[in-house]
Amino acid sequence: MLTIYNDQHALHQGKVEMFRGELVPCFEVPARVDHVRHELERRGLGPLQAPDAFDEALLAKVHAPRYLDFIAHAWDEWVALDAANATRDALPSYWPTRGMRTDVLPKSFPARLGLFSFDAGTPLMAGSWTAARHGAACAWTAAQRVIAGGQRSAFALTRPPGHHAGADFFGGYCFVNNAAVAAQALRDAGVERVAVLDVDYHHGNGTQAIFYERSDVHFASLHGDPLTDYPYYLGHADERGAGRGEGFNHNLPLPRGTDFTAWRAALKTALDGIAKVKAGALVVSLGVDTFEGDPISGFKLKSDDYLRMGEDLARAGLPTVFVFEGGYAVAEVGVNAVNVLEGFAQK
Ligand code: OKP
Ligand code: ZN
Repeated sequence: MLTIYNDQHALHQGKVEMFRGELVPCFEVPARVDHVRHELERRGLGPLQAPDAFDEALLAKVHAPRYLDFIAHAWDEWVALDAANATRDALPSYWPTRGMRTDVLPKSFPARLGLFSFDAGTPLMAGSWTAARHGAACAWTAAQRVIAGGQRSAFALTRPPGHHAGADFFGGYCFVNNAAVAAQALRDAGVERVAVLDVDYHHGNGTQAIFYERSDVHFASLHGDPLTDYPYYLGHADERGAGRGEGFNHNLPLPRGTDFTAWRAALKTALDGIAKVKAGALVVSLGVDTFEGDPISGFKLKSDDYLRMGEDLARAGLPTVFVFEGGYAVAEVGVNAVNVLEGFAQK
């Protein structure tokens, strides 16, 4: 499978995230992508290609201009607060809640850091924006290869992940919504309706929110029930889209402990929905944190199950862009992600 990869991802390397009252080492580490790359090479499933030059104005098709302005300069503002901050990751401490103003942009940097985020688990550092932009370039390039390049599929191998990033917020380790960039690129290339299928353990709240009122991008997601699992405040089955987007959002929350038999039945339901809306291309938010050994998730998929997942995805018969998302059992993340791609390619 053609893989679009860049090494700038390693510029984003968080030190700590807030977890249960203490700062713990980040789960989302550069080695995740290295394992996937090595596994692709080991199986001869190349080639790896660098992303094309990417017009960053395209980011404004899925993100709000004031968010992009903020995030592009956030690191410099963090250091300007206190020179000693140069050795510390930026993490928010304050957020607006119900009844407070989000339309007025505060002058205070910590206030804006909270305004444009939703958790304290997403450290931002000097290289975060560069890494995130190159990730978006990978997703955009993968979409170009599938449309203009005549490929049946392509894989954007990138980090940090993207599916929790909304039009104007970061969180869940995500800054730029790579899957949304890919979906928008497919739309711009003339695909009338694109489906985004999110198989990461965590609900893709950012992707859902970006496309919630649009009928040209259908969003479907299989994930840990938000009653018990991150991101908690979105991802329920009754979220079906709004306005013109009504009927084009499909959530399949599943209980902790779900194994592949039950997961696969839900996948069939999601794929039936995608067939029903007559999508012309598919973007897969490919997280492999559904793995039984994942340290922050609760499903029970085994490594071989990912081959079957790839086969099932191939049966949808659509041009497909895979975008890498989560998966934190670092030693197994390469085998699991590449099993999906190999299962897909062999069907
Ligand atoms: C990103 B992706 C872990 C608590 C959860 C946020 C998880 C973000 C997952 N200590 N923190 O969907 O894989
Ligand atoms: Zn996840």
